[in-house]
Amino acid sequence: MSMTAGKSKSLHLIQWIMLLSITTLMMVACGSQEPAEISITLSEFSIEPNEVTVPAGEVNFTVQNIGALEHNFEIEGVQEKIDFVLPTETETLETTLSAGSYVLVCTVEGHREAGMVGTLIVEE
Ligand SMILES: [Cu+2]
Repeated sequence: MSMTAGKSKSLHLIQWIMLLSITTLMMVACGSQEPAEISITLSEFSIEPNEVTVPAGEVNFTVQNIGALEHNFEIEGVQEKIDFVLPTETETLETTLSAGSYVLVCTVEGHREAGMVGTLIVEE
């Protein structure tokens, strides 16, 4: 009788450990699926931060123009872009990125040359 009770107890413990492991794995998996949130500010003439690193996957950019001129925001080679950001305005860009090195740029004439260019590193 007592042996049966002992076996049942250890079986419960194994089940509990398995459940805990599965729950932990699910939490880790869900965590990595959250989109990365990146805040960018545009001004004359810079993109801040100038170098950004994000994990591969969904990325949401919040782009604020703190300057006095109209700007825009592009990630070279990526279809999604922000056509214009008026002074004091904030626009958002949602995209999915694979690993690699990208160029962030404002394509208003002369702005890249003036310094509105940055680097985006997407890590696997
Ligand atoms: Cu610009």
